[in-house]
Amino acid sequence: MASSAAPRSKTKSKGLDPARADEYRGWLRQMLLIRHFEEKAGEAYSLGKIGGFCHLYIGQEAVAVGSLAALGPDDYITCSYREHGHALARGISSQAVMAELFGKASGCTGGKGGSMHLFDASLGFLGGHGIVGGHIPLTTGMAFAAKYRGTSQVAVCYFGEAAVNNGAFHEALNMAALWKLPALYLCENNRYGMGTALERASALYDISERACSYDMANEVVDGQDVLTMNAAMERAVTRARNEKLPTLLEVRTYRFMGHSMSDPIHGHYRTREEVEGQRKRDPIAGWSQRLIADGLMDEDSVRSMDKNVLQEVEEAYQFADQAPDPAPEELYTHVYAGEEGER
Ligand SMILES: Cc1ncc(C[n+]2csc(CCOP(=O)(O)OP(=O)(O)O)c2C)c(N)n1
Repeated sequence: MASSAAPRSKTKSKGLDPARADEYRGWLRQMLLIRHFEEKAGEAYSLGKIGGFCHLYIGQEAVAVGSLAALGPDDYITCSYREHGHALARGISSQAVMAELFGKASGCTGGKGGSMHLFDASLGFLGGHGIVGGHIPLTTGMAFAAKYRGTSQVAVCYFGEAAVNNGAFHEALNMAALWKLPALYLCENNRYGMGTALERASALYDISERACSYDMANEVVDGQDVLTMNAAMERAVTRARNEKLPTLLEVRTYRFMGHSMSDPIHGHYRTREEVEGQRKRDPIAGWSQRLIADGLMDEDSVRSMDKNVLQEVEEAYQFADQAPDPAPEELYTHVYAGEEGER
């Protein structure tokens, strides 16, 4: 069953729209940034520069990049703890994210949140949440707030497939459908919750079908194809913004690394062959080849973009390494909501 995870939606093989060339090249740059950022974060973790947990997003880059590209600047986003890529794609700087992983004062949450709690209210990026599924009802609340205030904002929640067996998931989706809220639930189905395969934990294999219980629009999306991801997200965002209706997107993807930095890549729950097979559908290689095939880039421009990204990541690392620790008195700030200097 696990090997037959072929998504229902597929990229149509028509040519890329040249009018969107800059945007398409931007997606490649963002995916390369996430990939190299995560590689560097892994290195920093092994050197003891990053403490606590650290969950890398390598392999899933097209999901964050393709989907976030369909949002507007005022929309709300919440994520699980595997959110470095979403934070970067939303526009939090690589320096602020890396410094946060290092627990430094220049981090996007002042060094107090760390890897699992990236946050930037000015970008509508409302966490980074460590409790599996805990942010799903919060996002329903954000969508309710948007509708209640009469804005055109949408609220998007990113979570893994292990979260759908959580009661909060069902309560939140039921309310969103009942109250017709502009919410979008994006399940990144990478097939494993830590070391447990989806089919060992879920009675229903097609997660998208859970939306039927709430008469909610739903779609299965190929998350390894950034263009397909973007198109599906645009459909869901339009539904939320214009019709005030929620959607559940089941996005099929794969993590190339272990669950967290403390876990092996293969473990006992999946084979080396499976991981190698999935790596053949690397979303970054696929997209760069597509850009080259359609004449929007060539090998040299891809190489030079890659070099430029590596330079940015190195600078982020140096910035984080040299940034100051939070001042001891910071222990007492941001403990309660509404304080002066609230982020
Ligand atoms: C409520 C709750 N139960 C258990 C955990 C421990 N835990 C951390 S990550 C994880 C697996 C989650 O997998 P999934 O939601 O599929 O996301 P992925 O790690 O694959 O991105 C679990 C069980 C937790 N953080 N919160």
